[in-house]
Amino acid sequence: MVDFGDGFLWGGAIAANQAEGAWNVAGKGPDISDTLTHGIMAKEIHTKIEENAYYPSHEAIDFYHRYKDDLELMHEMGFKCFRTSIAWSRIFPTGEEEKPSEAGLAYYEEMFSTMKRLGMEPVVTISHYETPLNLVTKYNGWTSKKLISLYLRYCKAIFKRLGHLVNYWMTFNEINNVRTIPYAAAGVLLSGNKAERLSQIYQASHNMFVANARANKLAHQIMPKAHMGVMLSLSGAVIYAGTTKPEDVLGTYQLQRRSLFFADVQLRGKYPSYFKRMITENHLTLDITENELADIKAFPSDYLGFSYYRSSVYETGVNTAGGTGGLLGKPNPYLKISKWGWPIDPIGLRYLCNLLQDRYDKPLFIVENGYGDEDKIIDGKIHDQERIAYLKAHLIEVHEALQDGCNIIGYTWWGPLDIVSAGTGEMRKRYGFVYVDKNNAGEGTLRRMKKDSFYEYQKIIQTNGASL
Ligand code: BGP
Repeated sequence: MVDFGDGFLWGGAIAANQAEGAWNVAGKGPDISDTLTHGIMAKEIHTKIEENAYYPSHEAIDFYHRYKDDLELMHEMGFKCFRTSIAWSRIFPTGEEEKPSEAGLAYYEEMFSTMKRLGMEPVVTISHYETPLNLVTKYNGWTSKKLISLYLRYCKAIFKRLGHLVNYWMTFNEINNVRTIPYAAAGVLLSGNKAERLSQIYQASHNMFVANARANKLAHQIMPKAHMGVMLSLSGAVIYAGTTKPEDVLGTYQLQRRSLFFADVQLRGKYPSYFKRMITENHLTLDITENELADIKAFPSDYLGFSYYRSSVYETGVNTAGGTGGLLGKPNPYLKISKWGWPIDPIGLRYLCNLLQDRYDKPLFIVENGYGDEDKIIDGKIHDQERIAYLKAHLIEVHEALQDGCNIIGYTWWGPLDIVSAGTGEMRKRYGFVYVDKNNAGEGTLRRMKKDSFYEYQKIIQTNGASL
């Protein structure tokens, strides 16, 4: 019989910027996401707020005002945890204030207390594509070391105030996406030739590694019970060779390792041996000090949080960009695809868990997995059979991975309520077990409505997986 064991953290995950709305309420400053109204994959970036349409991300699903009712719904499904982010600019509107905003801290204190009251562990992403905009325009985001101290000031404020409520933290959402979407992931606008652009990317990564290590140190000083995690986008690590040609097999391995580079540094506490060659071949100029390397070594992360949506296939010369998560590559004849072209690959998740367990031997937390679809309301109901099939198939493989010996501490479905899609900035791509009445044009009552998947996930949690 399927059993996920004691204390498995069943739940769901969202991000402040894709759900809260209230983008300028109670003193919140503008952040990166307020300029990403066409999504993180948008080709053109306008850093001026007034050049960006206001819908949907500015209003999102109004989780800001409705979170109590929404969390009740999550509780009804039996959630043991709920992952969301703190919008950095609710706490430090420009990122540079000396003192945190009381309104911002009080807001999250109440939100996390509500979760606790409902029996849910808050799982908190400290920065989910939400760097205050001022830090982009003034410092070009994480390319500047100035952001390390500003981020730590922010961490200190939230650890001190919210630490009694939160045990699970993640420092940066999908930190490895800095290579594909440097603006969203690190507030960086690239400029110059290829070597310069790559140097900006790796300098920003390095600065985030230092911030991650120092945040880990600070967290353990302030909150002895805290678990400090990384969060990586690891769909790109499940990549299969399209042929048996040695070049393709090697290329596949190198791409997989590229996805894991960030975890290599943050969990093992040092730059991997292959980094030297990356520096020379790409002519990278980086400012890395001994002192910073010592901190990276001394304060590695405690657990590995990751997102997984799909796998890909690599063949030399076939290189189709595929939205969040990187390369999509060649079609895989063995897999069906979603409406957004993402191959559905539950076994890929088992493969990934095994790979990560072998490589890092740290607790794994699947903090994003989900199925985006357009839902149809028929006679007042939503029969989202494909979403249910995706959910069950992936959870069966998670259970297999547990049997394989992987130390998986929890699973949070992405977007248990319909929220704004990060990739496209639209409402059309829905992940929810709960439907939210709002369309791409910003019309709708915001009414919440349970889909069939709501009852299915509820049953899975209630039976600790036995109903699978
Ligand atoms: C991840 C992000 C989430 C998210 C998810 C689904 O990259 O961490 O913020 O939304 O992808 O992507 P999308 O909304 O583009 O379908």
